[in-house]
Amino acid sequence: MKQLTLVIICHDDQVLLGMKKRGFGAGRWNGFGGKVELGETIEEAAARELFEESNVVASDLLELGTLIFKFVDATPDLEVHVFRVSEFSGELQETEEMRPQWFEVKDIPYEKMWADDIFWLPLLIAGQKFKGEFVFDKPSTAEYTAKIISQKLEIIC
Ligand code: UAN
Repeated sequence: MKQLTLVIICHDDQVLLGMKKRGFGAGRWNGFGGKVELGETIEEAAARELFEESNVVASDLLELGTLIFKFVDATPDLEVHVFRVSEFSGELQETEEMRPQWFEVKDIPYEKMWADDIFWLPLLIAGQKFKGEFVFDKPSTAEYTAKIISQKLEIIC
């Protein structure tokens, strides 16, 4: 299965999201991440993708979740490793891939995010470990019309 990373920075009741400007998931607010390359660990990939997409260096990557995404069309299944970061260095920058923006936790724009995010992001913000599987009716569209047709999500103690 294709392995991906996803990093959310949580700092002082705010979360850092990025508006994906191109590629899979374009038009949605999302964490920072991408494919795990051959020869790197999942954590190395998470740090690299965060830096490439935001210019930020994570100081405390913590893997809290694993999510499997399936689509009813031919889109390959995805295994996404989800990390929380609280401390970082570097100057936040817009990149070709992402336009970063801080959101108060109460103002997270779930309606402009993948439909699964509203279920697991509160767990991540609370520091809980989780694993889940979501099946979508189709892959990404900028109009946020991809719907979940089945889901499993559990907190891991
Ligand atoms: O939050 C996400 N949900 C996400 N982040 C990156 N990718 C590829 C994502 N996919 C989903 N749901 C399919």
